[in-house]
Amino acid sequence: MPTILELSDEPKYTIKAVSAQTGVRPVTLRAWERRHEVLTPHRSENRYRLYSERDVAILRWLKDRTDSGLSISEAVAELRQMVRNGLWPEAVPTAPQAKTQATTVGPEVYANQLYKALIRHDEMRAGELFREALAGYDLPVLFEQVLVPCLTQIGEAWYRGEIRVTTEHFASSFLRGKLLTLFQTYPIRRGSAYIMVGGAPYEQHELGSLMFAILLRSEGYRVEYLGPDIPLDDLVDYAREERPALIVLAASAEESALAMRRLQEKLARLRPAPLFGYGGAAFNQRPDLVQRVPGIYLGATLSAGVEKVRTLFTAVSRTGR
Ligand code: B12
Repeated sequence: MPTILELSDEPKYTIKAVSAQTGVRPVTLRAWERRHEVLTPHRSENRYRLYSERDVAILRWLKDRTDSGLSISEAVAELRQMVRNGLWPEAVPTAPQAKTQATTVGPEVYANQLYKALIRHDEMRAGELFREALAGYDLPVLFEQVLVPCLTQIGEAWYRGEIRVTTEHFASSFLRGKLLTLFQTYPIRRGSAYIMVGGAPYEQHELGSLMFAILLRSEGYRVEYLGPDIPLDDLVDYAREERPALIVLAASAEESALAMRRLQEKLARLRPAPLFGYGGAAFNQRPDLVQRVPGIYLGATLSAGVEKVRTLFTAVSRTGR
């Protein structure tokens, strides 16, 4: 998905056409322009407003934000902040709301095609497939039924010696880039529950925790993604200063899982003490590890983890913790 900045700023659409494309009524559009100076459309020779593709994308983005509960002033402030930071958002539907499964092709077809494009190092085709799958599926489906199976195929091909390590690195770097961009596309919601997400010590696999961070951010939580292989004592110090409500770490190997054994105890000494949740492939392969790592086991899948976080915060708000 291109960023909004990459779209053409050539004036071509009338207000009526823009209203049809964005779902923003002309009267609202004029009010947004007047009060919030969101756009300054060009004027045609006969003084009609003319909007560009970039203007349409900005309006769609703002509409998307207001539909998800922000006021128009908050949405405009957020856009300005992103632009100031040089981070133009991608054109909607990149930050997706509930999606209808518009595509007729099943997610397994995307998983397979993406795998083939990645092992050919065909970045352009992989980009197209990622974009299409993102536009066609909800995030949990994209992650669990397209990306995870694609990565599993890559891991198996690497294990059988059919693809190079270089190819596996290319594929995971490509997906990491796409996922980070997607993560940054969602707004940082200062007022909601603050969650830190990262990888357990020694853990180099980061795509699972990154996908989890995106899912939580898309749910409206304030999420900070910390990356892989987090040193725990430093994390505890940071949590003392920043006071998150929840810390989530992921582990795919036993060594990383067991390295988290003392974390809950260390966090319990902080005031207020953050909750500690964890998940990842290590616990799927060795369920006995759950008994050995104190904290809240979030479940075997990304979706189960998100559901668990939801219930945790419902319980927290009920008990006033
Ligand atoms: C990409 C990759 C790498 C990249 C990672 C790059 C990056 N930036 O992330 C690099 C090159 C660094 C790497 C390194 C290694 N890798 Co590797 N890697 C993979 C690969 C291909 C994809 C991993 C991935 O991201 N999967 C996507 C995640 C999301 O899938 P998942 O874990 O199955 O997720 C499900 C659940 O676990 C759960 N979940 C996942 N995370 C979370 C988080 C939370 C909070 C919750 C609730 C749930 C949850 O939800 C998902 C289902 O919904 C896998 C193949 C595979 N089968 O996964 C091998 C794989 C995991 N790697 C493997 C190995 C052996 C290694 C190395 C030891 C290789 C080596 N000799 O150096 C090192 C380990 C380094 C370390 N200390 O961590 C093996 C692990 C075997 C095993 N069972 O232990 C695999 C399975 C490959 C294989 N077929 O043998 N790897």
